[in-house]
Amino acid sequence: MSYFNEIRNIQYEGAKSENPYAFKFYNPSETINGKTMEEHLRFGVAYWHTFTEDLSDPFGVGTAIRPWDKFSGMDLAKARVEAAFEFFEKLQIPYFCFHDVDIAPEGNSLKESNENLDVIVAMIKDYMKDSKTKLLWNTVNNFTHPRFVHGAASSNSADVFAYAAAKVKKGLEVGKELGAENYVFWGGREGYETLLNTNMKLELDNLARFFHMAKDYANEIGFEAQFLIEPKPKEPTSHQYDFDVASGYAFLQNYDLQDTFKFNIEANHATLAGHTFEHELHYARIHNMLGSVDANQGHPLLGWDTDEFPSDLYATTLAMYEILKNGGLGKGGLNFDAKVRRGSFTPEDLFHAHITGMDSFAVGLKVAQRLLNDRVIENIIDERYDSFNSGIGKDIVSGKADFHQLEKHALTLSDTTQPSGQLEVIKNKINQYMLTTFA
Ligand code: XLS
Ligand code: NI
Ligand code: NI
Repeated sequence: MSYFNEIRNIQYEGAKSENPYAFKFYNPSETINGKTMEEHLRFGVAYWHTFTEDLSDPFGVGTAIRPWDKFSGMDLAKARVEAAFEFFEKLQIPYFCFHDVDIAPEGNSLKESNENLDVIVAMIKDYMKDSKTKLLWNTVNNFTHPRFVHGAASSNSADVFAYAAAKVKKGLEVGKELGAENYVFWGGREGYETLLNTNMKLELDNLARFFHMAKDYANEIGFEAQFLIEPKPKEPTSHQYDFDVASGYAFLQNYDLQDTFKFNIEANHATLAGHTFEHELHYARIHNMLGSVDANQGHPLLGWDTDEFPSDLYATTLAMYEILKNGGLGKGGLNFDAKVRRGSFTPEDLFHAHITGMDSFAVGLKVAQRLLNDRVIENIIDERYDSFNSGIGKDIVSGKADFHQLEKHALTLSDTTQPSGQLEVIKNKINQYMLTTFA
């Protein structure tokens, strides 16, 4: 059975193609600096946004028209698997990601939910045998059900903590069964609504205990996935504990989890935290903590997680610049944690959205690689910090200088000379590289 029978396999046709069902810039087999585009970009489809999402918002019901709408219960879950693998193949998608509740309906008990999961996981495993699409990561949804109203691993209720643990235990088993390369923890409600009723210290300690127990269990069953936490500053809570990469890193270090986890960085979460996407990638990169990416974008005029498909070429270029500087994403990938707009409700829109996201990151990759090859930004930065390569600067970075020596040096200075920061030069160069890469 076909769910998208009018749509043929999406191929690369080049920048001048008029075919809306073709890649203009993403050419999976094209080699860039020794790796194919497919290997560089490692695209993933987010199961929840593409196969489960109904496009409702707080003010309106769902609008999505989906070929699997006529089914319900387990039949619906099975239809989605069939549709998903057809979709992956048509788009040449190498990876996908899901939460437990995206793939199988929850039952009336934990046991029943797990049984439902077992049926669908077996079906997915079967489909994966004949597919080149692999599991980038899985996770569990410990935030939608009312039991998680006060959080999961940071809940005030020990029973809820246990329930959340049981779901993650199952999630780790599922990840192992399907060969997931990563396992993600997004702290859906791990934070607080108000400090006035919150024991923050206990909640943070418990969250860390939970992560240690999860890693112990993964080791016990031989599940070798890279663990990732996904910072987000707020929404749905008013304060999420893994606010951004810097505070998440401090948390990990404080609880001796820094070698267990890396970060899954989402563009829209970065902007919600008041950072640029590239800031979060950069902060993770310089600490060797960049694990994977939730590739989306926020709306500049809206202050919540709008999860739009990435189309801003400037943002994708600066993101790919960080990823290339990182030496790639390793086990991670670019997961489209992105949904079509509520007004884009047709099945065809799902294809257009992914084509747009894939083309946008392909452009970013090509421009960023050229910028790096020519050391456009590197040269300016090297020159800017040149004062630390000799004299007193060299003494500072080598740890030789102390306040006595620095004062002695300062007393000899009549004035300081500084080079320009050259921001406008850099921006002009980036624009030039963006346009000439495809001229
Ligand atoms: C929500 C998060 C979520 C995670 C997976 O804002 O981005 O989708 O990626 O739980
Ligand atoms: Ni995400
Ligand atoms: Ni998000």
